[in-house]
Amino acid sequence: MIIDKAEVIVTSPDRNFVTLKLTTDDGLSGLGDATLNGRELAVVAYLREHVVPLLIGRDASSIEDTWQFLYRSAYWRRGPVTMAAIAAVDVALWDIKAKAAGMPLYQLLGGASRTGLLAYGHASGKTNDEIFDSIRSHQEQGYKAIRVQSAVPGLNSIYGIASNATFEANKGVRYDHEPAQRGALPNEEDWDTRAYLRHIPTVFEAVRIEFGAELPLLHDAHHRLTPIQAARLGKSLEPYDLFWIEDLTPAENQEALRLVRQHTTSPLAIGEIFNTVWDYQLIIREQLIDYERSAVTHTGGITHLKKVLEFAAQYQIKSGMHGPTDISPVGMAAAMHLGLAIHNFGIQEYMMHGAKTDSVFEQSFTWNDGMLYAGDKPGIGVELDLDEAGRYPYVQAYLPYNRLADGTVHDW
Ligand code: EZ4
Ligand code: CO
Repeated sequence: MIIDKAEVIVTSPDRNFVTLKLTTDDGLSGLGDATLNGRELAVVAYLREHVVPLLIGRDASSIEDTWQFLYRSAYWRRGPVTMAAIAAVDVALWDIKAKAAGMPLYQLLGGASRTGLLAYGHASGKTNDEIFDSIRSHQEQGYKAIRVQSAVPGLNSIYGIASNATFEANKGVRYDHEPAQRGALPNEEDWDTRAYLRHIPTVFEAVRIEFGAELPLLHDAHHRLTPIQAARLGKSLEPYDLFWIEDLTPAENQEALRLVRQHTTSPLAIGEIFNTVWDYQLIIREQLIDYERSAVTHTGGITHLKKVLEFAAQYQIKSGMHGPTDISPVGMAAAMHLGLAIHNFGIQEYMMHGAKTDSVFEQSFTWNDGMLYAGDKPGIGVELDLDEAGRYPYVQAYLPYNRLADGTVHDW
């Protein structure tokens, strides 16, 4: 099993995706997701210029050795670009190995530890009534756990609020929140932490009154708070029994969570922008979080994330893998095989992709009654249609950013 072809495919059906396709001399192929939202072409160049030449002629069955070689030989370790590139190679090699074995990938990872994966979707709205409608529409699609994001009175636009509801056959009404907007410049949004801290508890109070105590609810603070503000939010949401609060403080400083943890019993999740075990070292050992948010796509693939999650398991921390639309169906499928195999699976984020994306990526995982099923096709179970992919050339796109009333750029 020698790698004799490595292609980096950029396609932009509903949004940009970067996919690595490796092919072996015995005709097997594997896919890996390398999509880094808003910085896609940096990973394309890293792969095309610096990694693809190293892969041709290598043994496709040596997954661990290839991972260590790419990580250590570069000298410049870690970082989102490097780790997304390594992840794509790693997942493509696992896909090939599982296809060669004639097994779905989760079997090679130890077999299934559960029947399916509980997933959560994203409800949002500018008013509580809009939020209720969005939650109901997610429940109609089967979702059994729901993230709730709300506009804040006095702020014009705020990240995570879907602006449009669309209808798609088989999917029903989708509240389509696409994290990155296409265009030459990022959208500018506004932010006021005091207004946010006042408003959010009133939203969760209203949602609990409307939907009752049972429905698992989540919330994402997008790294915008100081530790003491985060502590206050955690405390003020305790009466509404959240499944988790995500990304309370900026991700660089693991120690910030010590202070938050001293003040609140609201479960905490962090890690969608982390890329190695070193980003988690202190917060895992000190049990400062309850859920780990890393995606396979941004954390060095199956090989590295499995190790991180097994480390976390020793401290009763569960997975909550990142799954917005900027994780491609390839990245989502890889996450599902890993989530099915590990013991400490918690929940999977799942924003459905649009019809164009589904036409480029032929998927065998399924969605039924709030659960994701990886399926039993050999490999990860996703194939890419090169002709369809070619119909959607790359479009510049950026995540938005925000400024305070006086013009200061704020964390996000
Ligand atoms: O901001 O996917 O939990 N999900 C999120 C997402 C991320 C984007 C970044 O690319 O926070 O909306
Ligand atoms: Co998030």
